[in-house]
Amino acid sequence: ANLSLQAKSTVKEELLPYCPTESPLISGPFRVTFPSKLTLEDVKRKNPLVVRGGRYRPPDCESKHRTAVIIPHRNREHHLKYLLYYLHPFLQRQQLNYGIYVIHQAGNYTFNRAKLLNVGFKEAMKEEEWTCMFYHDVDLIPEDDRNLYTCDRHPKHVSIAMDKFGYKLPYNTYFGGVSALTPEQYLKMNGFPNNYWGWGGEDDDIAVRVALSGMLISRPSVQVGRYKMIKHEHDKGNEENPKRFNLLAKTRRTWKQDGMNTMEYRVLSKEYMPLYTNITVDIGSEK
Ligand code: UDH
Repeated sequence: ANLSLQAKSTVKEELLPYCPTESPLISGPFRVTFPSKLTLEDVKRKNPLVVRGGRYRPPDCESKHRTAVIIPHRNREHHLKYLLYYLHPFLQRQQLNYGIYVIHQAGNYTFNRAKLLNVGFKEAMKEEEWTCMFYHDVDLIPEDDRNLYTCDRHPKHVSIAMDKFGYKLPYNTYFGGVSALTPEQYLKMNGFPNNYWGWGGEDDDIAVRVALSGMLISRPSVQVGRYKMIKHEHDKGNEENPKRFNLLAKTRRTWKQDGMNTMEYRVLSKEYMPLYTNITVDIGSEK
């Protein structure tokens, strides 16, 4: 009986053709607004094919892409709601096999975005062989369907045209906001730094690591890499990091000793929510 069951499920998968190289469901730019009465329940209702933990695969074709979206988070539930509202349908229009992971920093100690991203990589890869990771700030909403959430031959900086910077790069090596790396690219640069506590610098460190490990930065076009940022002030617990310039000056000497290979953390809980997987983590504090 077991055998025939297995045979059946294989047959079912074989029947699904690969999705087309270009999804027929994507169009171009779309308008981003923030409806004040929106609830997570609404978002759930609008995305009936999203399953436990915020997972999705196209119902009628086999996607060649397995993309995990990793969101560093603390105390921004309001932003998360809008991001999920836009991201789920956006990713579905691209016919991706995807999952959304929210990496929630426990406690009140100074925020550490890059370390949370490291945790996200490690925890997401335990669950599935993702082919591409999107490291995604919670307050950035893509504005164009042609902004494909797939990886390139080189690490990709994606949020290159944000409204708050006048829809252009603030400076040439900017790597903040949203970026996309394959697991191979990520491992080659030893992941991200663990020692940037507080606001700023970690994204520049990541850009330096890309270069030091011999890779280039790829980018979408400015027409396509457009994002609207949900307006907010500096968070409590994420004050400007005064050490960031000193740290950055040392990246060349430290990147192999600090990153993916040295990160220490403790997962406090993992919850499979309807629209995302929530991983609450104790990442410690500055030594
Ligand atoms: N984040 C949180 N909680 C925090 C801090 C940061 O979830 O308390 C995450 C979140 O995903 C956020 C990302 O880390 O999108 C980056 O942090 P940020 O949004 O504070 O950084 P950004 O440079 O904003 O986008 C800086 C504050 C701008 C103040 C402008 C005042 N006019």
